[in-house]
Amino acid sequence: MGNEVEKLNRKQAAHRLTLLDDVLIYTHRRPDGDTVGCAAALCLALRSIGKTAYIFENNDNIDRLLPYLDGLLQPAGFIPGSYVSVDIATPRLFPYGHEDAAQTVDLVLDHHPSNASFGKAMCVDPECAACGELIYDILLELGCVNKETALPLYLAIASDTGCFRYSNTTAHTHEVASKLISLNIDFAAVNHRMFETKTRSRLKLEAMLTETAEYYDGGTAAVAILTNEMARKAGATADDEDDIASLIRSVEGVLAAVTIREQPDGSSKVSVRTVEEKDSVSAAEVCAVFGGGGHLRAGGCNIDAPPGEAAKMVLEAIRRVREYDQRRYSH
Ligand SMILES: [Mn+2]
Repeated sequence: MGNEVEKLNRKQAAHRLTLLDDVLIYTHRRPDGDTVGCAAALCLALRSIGKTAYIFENNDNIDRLLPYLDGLLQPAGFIPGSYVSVDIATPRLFPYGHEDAAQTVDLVLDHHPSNASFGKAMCVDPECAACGELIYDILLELGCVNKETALPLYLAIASDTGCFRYSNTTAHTHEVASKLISLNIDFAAVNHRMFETKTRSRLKLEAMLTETAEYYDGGTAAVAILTNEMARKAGATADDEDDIASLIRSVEGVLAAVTIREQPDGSSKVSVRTVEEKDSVSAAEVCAVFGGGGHLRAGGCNIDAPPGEAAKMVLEAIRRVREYDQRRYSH
């Protein structure tokens, strides 16, 4: 199926959008600011050029992001004529229960290096720090970058770059942000909401993880396990757990941080975060050992084992990837 997908550049993707109507836009499961910001900007842009467009009501849209989806979610009875996905790397990341929708998507817009190549046509640029950067370029082609679309685009770009701090941030990222800010958007409010606000449940969760985290390999690897019981005690929602994986990465000396979320069936959802230092490892490579993927500094995978066991497996994988890297670079 992979080779039949038509590859489009930005200009062609923009043109393709003008041929679609009654568009339903898909965001990835457990939506983040990038996928939601991209969907909102694209939806508003399509409407501004006379199209009917809505965003699929992802059943786990997190509260923090809901304001950006106001008036954009698909109403009951809407019959889509075409489909676009934003920031979705593989069919498995479509909203729960809608994995099959991937094959019917008319246009896939994404920036993940691990994009699985699906749908009818795709425009994927792994050079973009956020899918929002790609959407910005496409909306520029369509003449749809304005104050309305600039805010969700800023949300997208700020989200995936950790507010312009991660190493994926490029000069282009800043150029795009500069253009967006020049449209007089309230970017400070976006940043406060996304980076400086936490619920009390979140704070409680962080305290529990801080208390139970364990350190290995001279303190260069850390494991935090979040059980169903802990989440229940903290009263934590999915929103409260968002990006909890970066918590133990902030500990001094830690190069690889593993956060394991126990699943309702007792299996493990693993998030790996690594830091920008020599002797660090690729999070994507570690997760690939278990059939997962991601980026250099953030990756994820599922392991069909209880958290304690999964922790041992991932620590072993980190050691193996590290050894392999050291051998590779010393020759
Ligand atoms: Mn993204």
